[in-house]
Amino acid sequence: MGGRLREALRADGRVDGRVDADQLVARLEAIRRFLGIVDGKLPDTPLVPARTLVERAGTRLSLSRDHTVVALAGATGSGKSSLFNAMARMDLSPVGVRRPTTGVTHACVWGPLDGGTRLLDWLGVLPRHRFVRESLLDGDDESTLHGLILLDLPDFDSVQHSHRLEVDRLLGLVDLVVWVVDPQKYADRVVHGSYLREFHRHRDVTVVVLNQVDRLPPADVDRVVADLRRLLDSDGLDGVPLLPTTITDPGGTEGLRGALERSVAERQAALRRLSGDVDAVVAALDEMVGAPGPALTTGDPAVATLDRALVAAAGVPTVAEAVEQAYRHRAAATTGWPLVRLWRRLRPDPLRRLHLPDRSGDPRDPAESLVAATSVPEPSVADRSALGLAVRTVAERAGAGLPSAWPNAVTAAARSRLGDLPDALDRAIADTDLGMNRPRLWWRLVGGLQWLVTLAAVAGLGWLALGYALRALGLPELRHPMAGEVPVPTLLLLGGLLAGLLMAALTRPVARWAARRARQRAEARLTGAVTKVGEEYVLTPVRAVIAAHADARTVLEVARHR
Ligand SMILES: Nc1nc2c(ncn2[C@@H]2O[C@H](COP(=O)(O)OP(=O)(O)OP(=O)(O)O)[C@@H](O)[C@H]2O)c(=O)[nH]1
Ligand SMILES: [Mg+2]
Repeated sequence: MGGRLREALRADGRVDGRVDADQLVARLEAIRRFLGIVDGKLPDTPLVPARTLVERAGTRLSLSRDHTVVALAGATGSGKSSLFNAMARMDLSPVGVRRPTTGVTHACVWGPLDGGTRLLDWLGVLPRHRFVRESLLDGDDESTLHGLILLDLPDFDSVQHSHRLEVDRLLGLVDLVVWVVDPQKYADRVVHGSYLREFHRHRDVTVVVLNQVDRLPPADVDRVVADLRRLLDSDGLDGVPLLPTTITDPGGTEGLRGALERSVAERQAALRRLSGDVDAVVAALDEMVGAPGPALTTGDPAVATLDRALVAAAGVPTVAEAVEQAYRHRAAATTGWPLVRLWRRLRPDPLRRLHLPDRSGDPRDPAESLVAATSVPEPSVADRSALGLAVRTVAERAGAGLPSAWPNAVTAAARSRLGDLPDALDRAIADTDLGMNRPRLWWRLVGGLQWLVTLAAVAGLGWLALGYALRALGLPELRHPMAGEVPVPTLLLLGGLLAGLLMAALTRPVARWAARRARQRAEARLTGAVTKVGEEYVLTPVRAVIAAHADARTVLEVARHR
């Protein structure tokens, strides 16, 4: 073997920055928090890789950080088992001419088995295919590989489906992968398209071996290596160590052994592997989260539309109208002419007709508050669909610009309590102090005056009637006192009647004006109460999703930080 080839066989990998274990744990914790935040808000399927990683990384880190699990992977016949045996310096894994030869993963552990057993259990390597390379046999020759667990995998392009499943499973678990290619098949599309390209985020834990270089004319080795390097670059694996090997020469696997020794000495492969996995997961989650969402302020036109729709659906105009009518009704019943009052009182009160509590605003029986309390008419179909539309618009506004499943999550949140909304609105209406629980002072005053002038008129009438009666019976006449030209009883009767009429005429416009003001006040209070319901039942759940999105972005920032 020429000097150049020997040099190439010792070719070094690159030296990368170390992965800090605490930093890695913090990143994984951030992903765990991310999953907690989006739980129930985003669909599960796209989150599976993240969940799997958190679980797998937790297990791997808890098992043994002193071991480095390295897999030899490649097409059938590339020489995985031969290299495995060469590394172990023993024939542990059968090498054969029948293809494929290796059907079950073989493992060789360097150094004491201790923590390695649980790791091998977790990797699923059967006990009868586990070998231990005790250093006692070799003195200290093998001590540089202590902590290495080398796996000889079946062929990944196998005709046997089970081989492929086994390879895929283990490639997801190991710390470092040595891809073994041979001069005949190094450009194979399967290895590049299905595997190497997928590993571009794991460049730090990937080594490529061009085995069987003894089969190439020495002059061609450099050309083939350069060609393979070009292919690897286009796979996104630029910079990965590329080592030519051969088992026919005792020094032909030195380069690979050196790479493994360095990896074992660093104890970084497991952390780097997981760090690459975190990168991949973060990139996928990043796409799911996107840019910051728009803030949904109270002044937003969509919120204003929602409030208007809630006001209509809750029947606020109906209740406000009833307040105005009730004010006029009650004012008339207190201030009107006594006879008119009686007639008024016989007619139903517009507020009570809606079963609005007589003394709105008083503390109500909590049990009563649980059920729909009023007889405010059900919202019309138009009001109901306007409300549905307004809720949708708010959700669309809040979810605008958010990627993936977030808009759906916002819509679901906006609609999540829609079923409880009618009762809540009704309760809000019933609990609102409409300002109608006490008669106004001025009504009483005017009412008292009305009584007074009526009494005067009745007294005058009685007096006059007495005068007539005495005269009719021939008894001594009653001499009415005079006020100027007019007898006092007549003055009392006519004056009383006239004053009553006048007062009624003057009171009516005042009552009408005051009724309008009472309506406006009630309307304002009802609108406030209904808006609060909208805030609680629609906007709060929407804001919770938006807040979750913002939180998810924040923790993802932590997870991104390497
Ligand atoms: N000339 C030469 N032959 C090799 C070299 N490495 C392996 N071989 C031969 O190639 C054939 C296949 O080797 P294996 O080690 O069984 O290959 P494998 O990758 O384990 O194959 P599977 O187990 O089927 O996936 C055997 O006949 C080996 O002797 C090498 O470096 N040079
Ligand atoms: Mg094999």
